[in-house]
Amino acid sequence: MKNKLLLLILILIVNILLACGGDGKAISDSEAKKSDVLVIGFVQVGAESAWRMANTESFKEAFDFKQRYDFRFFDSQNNPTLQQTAVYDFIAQEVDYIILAPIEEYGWDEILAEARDAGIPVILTDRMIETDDDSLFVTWVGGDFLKEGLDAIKWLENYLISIGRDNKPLNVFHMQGTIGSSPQLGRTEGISTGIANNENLILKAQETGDFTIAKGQEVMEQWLRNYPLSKIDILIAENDDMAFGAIRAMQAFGIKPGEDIIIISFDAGKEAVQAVADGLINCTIESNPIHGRRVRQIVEFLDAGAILGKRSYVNNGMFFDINNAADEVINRF
Ligand code: GZL
Repeated sequence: MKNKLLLLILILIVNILLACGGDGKAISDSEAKKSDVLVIGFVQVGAESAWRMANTESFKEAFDFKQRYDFRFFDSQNNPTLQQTAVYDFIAQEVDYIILAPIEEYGWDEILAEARDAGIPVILTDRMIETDDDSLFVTWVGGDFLKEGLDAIKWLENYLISIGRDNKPLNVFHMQGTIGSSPQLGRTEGISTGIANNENLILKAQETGDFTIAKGQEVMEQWLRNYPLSKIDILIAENDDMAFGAIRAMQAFGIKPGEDIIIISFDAGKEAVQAVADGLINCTIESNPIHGRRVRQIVEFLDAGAILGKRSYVNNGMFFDINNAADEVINRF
């Protein structure tokens, strides 16, 4: 009887200690509540394109749950220095997780080693980093950019056959995304490989439009001033926004986009798929911006102690041309 009483008293003491956080200090409900709240630091590329806006929206919607997430968002305005400073700030704030979409792949080893050594898991979204040290990030979610580039040329090959222009030399003008970003590196590799495999495709010019409408228009205006229209057969723009900028420039020069010049772009946002249906763009390759819920799931898996693979892809590998665009507009972001 005496032993049972002793045991009961012991269990009671242990429970009181646990309720006090184990060090004898009583923790209030709000502190207990707070320990359930995860502090998330999200360092976004910027607001440079429709794809990016949809991507940001998907994160804000996924982490909009105050009882569980203190979601801190930073817009790096497409400025790599600003972005690296933001990561240091989140380390100093001792957040629970850092979500990072690196503008450029390079220069992350030192900063992310600091996050790792501070015990802050880093989840990469959309864009990858160039590193030999896999310990710098827990996992990455994003698109298969090399495949997107190869798919673009595959579509072009079939399109040229369908319009009987597959056996004449055609000049390709290649507008690249932000130099050093994963989508630029991957898409450029796929496009360049595809062009090299087609003797009728000649890479005439290559220039970055930085994924923005304004820069895309500027680069296209420069090409239209430097080359006669007869020499510009195909424009491949590494995102829809640059394609829209190029279309503005073409129309100002009295050129019919999608007719006088074949246009291929990437992302396949609602506006671009509508432009395909309207005949202004000939094909846009899908890149899925809706990463928020996927990354929230990853945070919860990690918080429950799961070990995840290093990479997971979010693309479905679709493309949109005159054959399917009209029906698909409604499904796009
Ligand atoms: C692709 C993403 C790219 C988009 C652009 O996953 O990183 O950045 O293609 C965006 O629209 O600016």
